[in-house]
Amino acid sequence: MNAEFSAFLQTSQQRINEALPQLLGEATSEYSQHDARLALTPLQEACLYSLTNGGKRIRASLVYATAAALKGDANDSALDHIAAAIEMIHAYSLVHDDLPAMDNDDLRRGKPTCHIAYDEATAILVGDALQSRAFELLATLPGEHHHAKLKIVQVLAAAGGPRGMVGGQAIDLAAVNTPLNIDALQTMHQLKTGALIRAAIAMAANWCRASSEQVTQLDSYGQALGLAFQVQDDILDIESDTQILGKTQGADAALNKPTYPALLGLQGAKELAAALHQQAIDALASFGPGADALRNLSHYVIARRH
Ligand code: GRG
Repeated sequence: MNAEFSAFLQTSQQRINEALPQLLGEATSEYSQHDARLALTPLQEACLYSLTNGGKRIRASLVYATAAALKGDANDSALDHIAAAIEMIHAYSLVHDDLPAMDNDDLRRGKPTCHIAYDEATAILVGDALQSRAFELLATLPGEHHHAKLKIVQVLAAAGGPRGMVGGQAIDLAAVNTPLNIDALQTMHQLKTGALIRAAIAMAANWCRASSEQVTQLDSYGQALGLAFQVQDDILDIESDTQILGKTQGADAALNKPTYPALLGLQGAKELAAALHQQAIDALASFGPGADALRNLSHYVIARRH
């Protein structure tokens, strides 16, 4: 990782890690003025636990990197709202995915999953609460750019819904013990994981008034990146270990889930990840050095160890 990108990633992570408790807390004014951890209800505490328990913040970083590629105002606080909204939807999906009725996992980001640290009912409510709060944040984005606000709400709703993440999760749950071919596997991941990654980019692009041509190019980048992310996730499920991953290693194999290494072999999956990275880079051909953070993020996604 080069020094410039390492600094970008660190700054983005710090920025969203500071914004998240604050933007979660502003929903309940009684604790926004105080230490965010004072006088929390159990639900608020569990929301905070699930949102601030680490995480690489790739989706938030994509928001900031897309704004940089489009020469948007880096200090615009609306970017923090957009980044927080996507991280809230992502955190909700992980909390629900870990539930016994879904993947039944007790470790996430190196810590007990929400339903283990609290209980199942609380974990369900945490997901519900984070989802509502995400849309509230988008509906109240600072600024007068009303058309973009509506578009951004629509982008996230579609990406998180039955034609996006939730639809992909349904295919995933139905696929346990079922052989999927490579096309079906790709469709599932494009929905389950890819849709939110694309949404992070599309929301920032709309906010920064990208041209329709730029939106299309950035979306091609997002599609390749989203798939590369998933291929690498499947590779890590085999190659990494539970401590580094922060979640149970081998969980896919244990559930007999279809994966890229299962279909293509480990080497084939690595070659696919590299090819998708190149596709992502090619999609940014008409962008200047302002898009370097996006380029480096793509490399980070296929080189990550957790
Ligand atoms: C429950 C509606 C519902 C959806 C769940 C995304 C998802 C759908 C489930 C997550 C299952 C999973 C582990 C998928 C692999 C890809 C993925 C989303 C990994 C976690 O994302 P990272 O690595 O996580 O960006 P951090 O912890 O860094 O934020």
